[in-house]
Amino acid sequence: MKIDKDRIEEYNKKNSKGHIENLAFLSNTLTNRGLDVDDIINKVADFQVAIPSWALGAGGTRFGRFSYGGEPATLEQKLNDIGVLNILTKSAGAVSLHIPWDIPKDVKAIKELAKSHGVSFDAMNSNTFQDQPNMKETYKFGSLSSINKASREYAIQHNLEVIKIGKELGSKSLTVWLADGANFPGQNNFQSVLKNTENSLNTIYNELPDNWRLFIEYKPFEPNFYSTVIQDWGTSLMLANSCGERAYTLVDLGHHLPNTNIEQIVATLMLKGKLGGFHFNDSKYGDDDITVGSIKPYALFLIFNELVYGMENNPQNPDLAWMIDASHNIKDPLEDLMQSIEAILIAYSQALLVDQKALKIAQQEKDVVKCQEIMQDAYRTDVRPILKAARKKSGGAINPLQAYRDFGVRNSLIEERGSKTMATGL
Ligand code: LRH
Ligand code: MN
Repeated sequence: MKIDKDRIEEYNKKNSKGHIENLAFLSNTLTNRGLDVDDIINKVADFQVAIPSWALGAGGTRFGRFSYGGEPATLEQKLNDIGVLNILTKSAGAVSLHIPWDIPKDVKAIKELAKSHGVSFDAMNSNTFQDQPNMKETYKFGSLSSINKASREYAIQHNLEVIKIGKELGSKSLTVWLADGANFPGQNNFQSVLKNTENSLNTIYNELPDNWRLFIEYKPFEPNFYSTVIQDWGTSLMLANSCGERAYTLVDLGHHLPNTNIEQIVATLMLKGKLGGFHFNDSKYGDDDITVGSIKPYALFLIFNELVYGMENNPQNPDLAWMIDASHNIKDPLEDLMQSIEAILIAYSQALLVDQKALKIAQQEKDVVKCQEIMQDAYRTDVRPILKAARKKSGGAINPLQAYRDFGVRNSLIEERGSKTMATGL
């Protein structure tokens, strides 16, 4: 399924009704607020989100999975689908692979194909939460934390194998998420499983190529429902510090207990220069992995407000890895991902509108009402004309989702691949 640039240009001409007027109105409003609209449009155009290789098919739960038709059955087809996202949005310029779900058979061919779609390889993800066929050891009772030395060794070797594959592809980071934990009190000795995890992570870190980073992802529960070894940001930060300066904490938005103040965690990690990146999604209850901004868009805005502040004031924190981590149980995976990209760019744009100087003064004057007004002024601004302008500037579709539908992409994929194909992943 190839969409060429000219077709998009043609499509934009016919489908940009009102865009010019809306952009002019917004530009005028923002200029009156002393903001540089072109600078904001450029920042939005430069913002690239990595697409998870495990979320290009229909996801499911233990209660079932409904195939979506035209799903990518190979890594090549997955890269072609990310190519469709990237040519329409111009914001999906990277992929995050999960091993062994997406082991490249022909590394050279995969690199060329990704390059042809303008897609680079972001963080690699190891998988020590599922036993693989004819595996000698088991991860049933843990992997890097396991009291069984052979299981720990096996999990460490797997992570080193993932780094090796990533090096060949040009990736520069490894994300480690551990399902390790316990389902019942007394099942684990908390201290020994944490010590094992720390030692295992240090072993992996010491094998990390010099220009690589290690992201340690935390999660409070699931698949273990009594305790998880790396349960929260504090544990992840402690482990990252014990590894070294190129180890960081990765924040998956769905990995927090209800009502956790995630934006405060983000501010804390950026101040300490230990925030590595994100897995963007949204949730109402648990790790629901649903469309970004579909449940708590204001919380996402508040998180981006801390990110924008941190990117301006925390040079000690490296550039962040922006990744989506979602599962599509009922929506077309590509439409769902385009909606997530849109929500991320909207929250980022709104955060760029926050008058940080006025906010600082209002905070110093303890004018609480003014502080909130400054925040909500930005949040209540319809920034969508900025996203459209950024996409138009980058040669993308002004309305990617509408273009995707009008081009009949899903039908073409079903014709090409059939309605029963199944993508590896969650
Ligand atoms: C765990 C997680 C992790 C991935 C997996 C696919 O919930 O967020 O990032 O390895 O999803
Ligand atoms: Mn995740």
